Amino acid sequence: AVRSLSTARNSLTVGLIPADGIGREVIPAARDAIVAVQQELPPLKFIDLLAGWDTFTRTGTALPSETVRALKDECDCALFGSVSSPSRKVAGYSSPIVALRKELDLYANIRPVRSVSADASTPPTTDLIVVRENTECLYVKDEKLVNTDNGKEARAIRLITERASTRIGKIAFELAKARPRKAGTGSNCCYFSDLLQLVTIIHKSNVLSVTDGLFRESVRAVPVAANGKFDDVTIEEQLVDSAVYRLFREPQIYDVMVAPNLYGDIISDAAAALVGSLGVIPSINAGDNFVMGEPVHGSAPDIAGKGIANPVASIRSAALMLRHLGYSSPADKIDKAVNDTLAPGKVLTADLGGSSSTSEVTKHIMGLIEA
Ligand code: GGG
Repeated sequence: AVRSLSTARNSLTVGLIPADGIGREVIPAARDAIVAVQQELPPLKFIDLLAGWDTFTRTGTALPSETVRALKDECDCALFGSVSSPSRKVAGYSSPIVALRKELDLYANIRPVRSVSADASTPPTTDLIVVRENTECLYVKDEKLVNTDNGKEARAIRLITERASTRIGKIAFELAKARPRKAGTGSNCCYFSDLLQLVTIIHKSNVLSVTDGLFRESVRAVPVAANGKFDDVTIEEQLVDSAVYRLFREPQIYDVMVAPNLYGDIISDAAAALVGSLGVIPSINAGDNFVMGEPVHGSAPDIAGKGIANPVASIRSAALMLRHLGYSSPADKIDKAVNDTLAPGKVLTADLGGSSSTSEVTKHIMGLIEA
């Protein structure tokens, strides 16, 4: 966890927002995982909440005000599934997940990408965290279409602020500091040869020197202003294009990667290819007062309703959310049960080469938690 929200609670109320497509099949699995560790949690309450494209088509709004109210007034945390926003502009529609991140100021999207080794003594080949700024960049969605003498011109504003870049930088340094030191492996690892905690800033400031330049400088300033707190954390930086190349060539050189919103979104989805499937990558959207777990995958309309979606990303997101709230023991139990399911490779969904259904994988994980 980056920082624990207070654990002094008499109850734990979790908002459940499955939204669209396979979100409706995997969020119940995440709920089951939380219930399976309930003896280590305060009394639980779940509140079902609406959002998404389907909600928009039925009610005219993708993010009902009641959902936002309930999250703010009644919930300690939430789980969001996946959303199917259309690729064309639809009057009145706006992505509810992008809106929720802003509405609740969930400024850090934390996406750990870790491979599972067949036995506990073999270190994972990939073990990194993408820390994505979650509130600005091109996702401020300030776009317009202008008719010019030469035809249509589409313009978008890309917002990068010192404040948002600094606070996401702090999260990246705190995460790196809290992680076990990582050994550089292999002769092609030129970044570190000894045990390190490392933050790599991802940018493209050779081209976008003003916006990405501000991001880079703001993150670099974090350890300088921290009075020695982050002296043990090594800082590197890399252009986003070369970072993607190196991510696939030598994933072991990365520890914590911190990036503006769009690069972080793309890099974390791409990194999923290193560990077998997007279906196993969890995330949390974290702010100073709230946390929302969310599988990194989308709504997967091609497999929605077939009962074959991988529940692992959502179950791990529940664990990550509990860990962030300070409940590390139940989070460990969930993570161990997931790893003990993935490692033998016998009960897997189709994205990982298996033939088990969502409910079979969920049942297997729950059985291990409760064993
Ligand atoms: N759980 C991640 C997810 O839903 N990904 C798809 C996504 O981010 N879509 C953006 C949108 O549809 O608004």
